[in-house]
Amino acid sequence: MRIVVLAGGIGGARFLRGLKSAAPDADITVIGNTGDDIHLFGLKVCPDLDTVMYTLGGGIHEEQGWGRADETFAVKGELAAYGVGPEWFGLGDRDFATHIVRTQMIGAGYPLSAVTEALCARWQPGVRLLPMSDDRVETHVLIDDPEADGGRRAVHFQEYWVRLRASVPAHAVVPVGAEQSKPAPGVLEAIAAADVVLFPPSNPVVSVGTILAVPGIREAIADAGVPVVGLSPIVGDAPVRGMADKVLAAVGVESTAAAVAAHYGSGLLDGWLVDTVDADATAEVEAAGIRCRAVPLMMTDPAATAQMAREALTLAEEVR
Ligand code: GDP
Ligand code: FO1
Ligand code: CA
Repeated sequence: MRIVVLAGGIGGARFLRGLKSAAPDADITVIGNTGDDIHLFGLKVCPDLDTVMYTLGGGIHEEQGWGRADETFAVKGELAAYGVGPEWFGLGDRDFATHIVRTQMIGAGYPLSAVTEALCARWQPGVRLLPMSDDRVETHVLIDDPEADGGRRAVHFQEYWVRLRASVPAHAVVPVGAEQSKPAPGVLEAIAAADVVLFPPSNPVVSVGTILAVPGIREAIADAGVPVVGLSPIVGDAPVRGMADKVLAAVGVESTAAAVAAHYGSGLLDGWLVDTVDADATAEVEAAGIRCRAVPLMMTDPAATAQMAREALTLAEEVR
């Protein structure tokens, strides 16, 4: 079975681990979000691709969910001693090596897709990991700034998320460069050849939404004619982790499992899983033309996560 998964960072990566154990013989292609990418200290950092690669490759800091296990921060400390920031983004020594290799290869002319493949040769994630695009796409968030022209300014997504902790209102979320971007080599081919497309419980706006903003990807999924099934990242009217409610508000979507399903829409989604605490929402989702089931959706351990993946594949068979 050929499965295509559109993934952000932590939610996507943890789900993929469950999917691999639920479907060990499946051929899994992951289309990763690169809208979170940021250039720091002259290096290109791809947080969501790295989170997937480290999680599936066994190098992730488990509790934190991003960055490397057994990490040290000597380089960050030395940079700070020179007064060189930003100090709010925690790049560890082991992680730095990944960004150095990536930046060196890009400087030598390799596209991000080829670089990602080279990095994965070390980590062996057991899936084909493709960036959504080789072109630069950078998510920016529009926030209030009384000092700026018009009273607002745009900040990089990481500044909004990590430095500001999404504590100020987001008026708009813009994937800068998306309109001019092209899907990376292999992305449209993988979608066309898929037997099923899954949206893991990733952020619907800044992870899956950004991938769908690359021209051609949404259309390819709709045209593939195969089941498209998603899992809600919203449980009990709040994100399980992180601040997805803040970016959902920016696009005018309520933080409920049903509202997220409606946001994707029946033109794209065939099936949607909500958590058992949101069982009341199934009728509303089905009324919108999307088959819906309520099952446990907390990725508390590998067995629970694998069961979520099995439920998603079962729902895919039901809507096929
Ligand atoms: P990020 O790029 O690291 O923010 O990760 P993703 O976009 O892939 O996933 C973030 C989303 O994962 C958040 O909105 C969380 O609500 C969701 N999430 C995290 N853990 C769980 C879980 O155990 N169950 C569900 N249903 N969602 C989860
Ligand atoms: N998230 C944080 O909350 N604080 C950090 O200092 C931080 C550093 C970092 C470094 C490398 C990396 O791959 C990810 C990192 N993240 C950090 C996570 C990441 O930026 C965000 O969780 C996601 O992009 C949000 O979608
Ligand atoms: Ca992310």
